[in-house]
Amino acid sequence: MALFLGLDSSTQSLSALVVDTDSGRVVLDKSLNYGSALPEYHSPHGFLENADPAVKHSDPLMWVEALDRLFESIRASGFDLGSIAGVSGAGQQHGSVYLKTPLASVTWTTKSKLAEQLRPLLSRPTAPIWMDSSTGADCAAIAEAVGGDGVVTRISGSRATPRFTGPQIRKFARTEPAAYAATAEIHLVSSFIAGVLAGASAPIDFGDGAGMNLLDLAALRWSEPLLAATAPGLAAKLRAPVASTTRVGEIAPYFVERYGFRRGTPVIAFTGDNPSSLVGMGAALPGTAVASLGTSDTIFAAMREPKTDPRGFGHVFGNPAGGFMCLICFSNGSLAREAVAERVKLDWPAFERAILAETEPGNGGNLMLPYFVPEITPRIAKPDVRLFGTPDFVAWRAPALAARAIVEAQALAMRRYSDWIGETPRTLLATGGAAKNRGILRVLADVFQAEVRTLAVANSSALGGALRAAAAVEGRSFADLFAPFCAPGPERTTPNAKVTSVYAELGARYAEEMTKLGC
Ligand code: XUL
Repeated sequence: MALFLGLDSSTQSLSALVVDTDSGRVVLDKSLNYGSALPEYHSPHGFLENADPAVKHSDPLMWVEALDRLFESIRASGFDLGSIAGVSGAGQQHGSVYLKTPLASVTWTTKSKLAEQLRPLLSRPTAPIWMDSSTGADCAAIAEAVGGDGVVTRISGSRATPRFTGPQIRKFARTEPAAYAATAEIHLVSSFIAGVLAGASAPIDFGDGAGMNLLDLAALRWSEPLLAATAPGLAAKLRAPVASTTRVGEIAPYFVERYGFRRGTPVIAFTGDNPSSLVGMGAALPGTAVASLGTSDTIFAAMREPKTDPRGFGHVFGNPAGGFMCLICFSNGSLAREAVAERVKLDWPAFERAILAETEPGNGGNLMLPYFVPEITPRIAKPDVRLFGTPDFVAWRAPALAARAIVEAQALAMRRYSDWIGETPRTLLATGGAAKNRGILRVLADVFQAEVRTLAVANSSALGGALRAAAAVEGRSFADLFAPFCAPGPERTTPNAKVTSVYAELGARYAEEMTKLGC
């Protein structure tokens, strides 16, 4: 038996998944939802309330409390964590944690919980996360300092982007200079969780590091001009970035004594949830695109060569399997689908039926601009929901039309804003909670004119962590690991070629409305 653990510290939950590379089976898959399991952190959706909708922070103590709670429940279930041969994982991208004391100089004691031990180490009590859009001025300043957004994009693979960590660091240094000066170490969520597990100052990997507007993608090191444009003394607060297969340490004695991990269990660098998903979906080689339908929707794919988005919405990240990947992120993912379902009072089975049986492709011309929260792609600063079409639809009196409208708008946005990748995917692998909904898969297949497949394992990001740990520790090739763990399920949603013109027309109308908004 060779067991590898993958963790995924995401916006709303922490998941743990264990693969057995001998039998080719997933032997454990467990999650803990922050909102329901840790109500004392006042984060029903994984982040703290703030009067300013542009500000989205989380409590990093909640993330480590979740680690304790999840390991506790795994151990209580009778699973032997001592059988794990290696650990890796992923974190929601871009979020950052600020510490007064480097993790390498701390020894966790089993006398108290991790969260209590971590509290005095924080130089900033909260962590800005990827949903934060409050750094527009910092993005502009960074771009200006280095000679424009074209330069930022050429160096880092993305233009200066509000949720990216560099602009977030700049805002912190500008608004709380004393706390910034007291910061010894800055982590991404991924390197923070890896560092807590290993009791080490775990470095940031190329996959997640590329989401900071700080990494020089060609040289794979922090960019001097971007560091200088971001904040004073920043280089000293970051460790040099590493490849995603790097061993960052071994599991800290705290986890050995408390949860029964084997002493010496290697911890492999963590990466961002999307790069990790690319591996977990078996899509680390070019040719297949992934649509990840979660709190945010993302579309991503391995890239033959690094290309950048002329519209400035898409990103290039490191591919944990080597090379690069592209990604486009939409913040109105499940948040918008849930908002519509709630408003027209449809439960998920009814929502699915509405799309599959009660409405037609093109939705009779009823179109929704679905920006229930500030949008990242395209950039919409304030929530903005608009309905165009028949009177009942426009008055929210047509639940089935509303269900199809939100899903069609999201799929059209995915198609429009991923066109720069230049390769129309023949297969789209769908993952995330909403990939269970056949109505959504049908719309994706028809809009992209691609076959849509899903994988047996829903948590592709944690699976990617487990597979990366196996690849690093056992020296196995990814191709070898993909065969048993990432084969798509038998179900195929094949595109209906007859609706190509319907979506060409609806896509043109969507584009027209977006052009009016300057997007
Ligand atoms: C990607 C992004 C989101 C988060 C979600 O750029 O911001 O997909 O990674 O966890």
